Amino acid sequence: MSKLVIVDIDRSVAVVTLHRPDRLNSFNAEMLEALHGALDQVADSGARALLLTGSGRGFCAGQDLSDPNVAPAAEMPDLGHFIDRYYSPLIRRLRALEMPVVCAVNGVAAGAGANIALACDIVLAARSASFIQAFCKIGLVPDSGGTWFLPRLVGTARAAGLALLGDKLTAEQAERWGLIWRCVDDDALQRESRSLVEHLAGQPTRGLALIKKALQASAGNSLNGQLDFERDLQSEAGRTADYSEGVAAFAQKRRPDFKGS
Ligand code: T3D
Repeated sequence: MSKLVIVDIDRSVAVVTLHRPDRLNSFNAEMLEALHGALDQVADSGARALLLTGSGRGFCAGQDLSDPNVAPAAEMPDLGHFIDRYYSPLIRRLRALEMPVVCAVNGVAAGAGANIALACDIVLAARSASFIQAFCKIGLVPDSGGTWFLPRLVGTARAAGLALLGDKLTAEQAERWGLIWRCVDDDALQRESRSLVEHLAGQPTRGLALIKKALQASAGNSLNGQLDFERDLQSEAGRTADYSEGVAAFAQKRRPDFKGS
């Protein structure tokens, strides 16, 4: 088993840590395989919320540019194959995971590393962290959903500036622009993200998974389409045990005991 991604599952809370700190957690093929394996493990574990973070001073510097699979050589690699095999499925999986995914960006998030963070449901970042769409500096195009997430999160003008200039965006500015949920002091990041993910894991997580689905679908739907989709999801949510428990707890003026079912 690879040591490049650490998985820690404690009952309903899963923590996945990118662990290649001497390379700012940049991805080689082994680490990408390991991250996919980690998400399999989380999905099968009964965990109800996931925290994704990084070891050391960076969150993730994207693709390891020295990886022989992608490094330019006499015979130029087709990077599209690598994207198809690893990065795009990774983003699809994070989005489809039926639990809230919190990302704690502990340091620089560059290239695919930035966009993997943006694919998570709630992003907290340490004040010293930053986001860099580094692709343009090496002649590449933002991948891992960057060109989809950026305009939706910050608008087209800011998306174009970030993607075409590749400038560093501080965590504070990312919060002000609505790119992330919140920026917190460095020494509070692990505590706050842990407490957030524990809170989420105790909530009606079946319902939270449906909320996640609804929010994601809205980008491709008309208002009419979205109203219909909300109705269908509400039918499903209304049949969960957590809905019965939530209403009973409200009536009895007690704390609900949600099971995620
Ligand atoms: O290729 C494909 O499959 C297509 C997919 C592409 C997806 C992508 O993610 S493309 C974008 C790849 N990422 C980058 O271009 C970012 C490259 N890194 C940087 O620009 C800088 O390292 C940072 C701005 C992220 C951080 O700068 P700084 O000054 O804090 O740290 P540093 O000194 O540059 O990095 C520390 C070490 O990590 C250093 O190694 P050394 O000198 O101590 O031996 C550096 O080379 C290494 N490192 C950082 N990023 C990468 C890396 N090594 C390989 N690949 C990296 N991406």
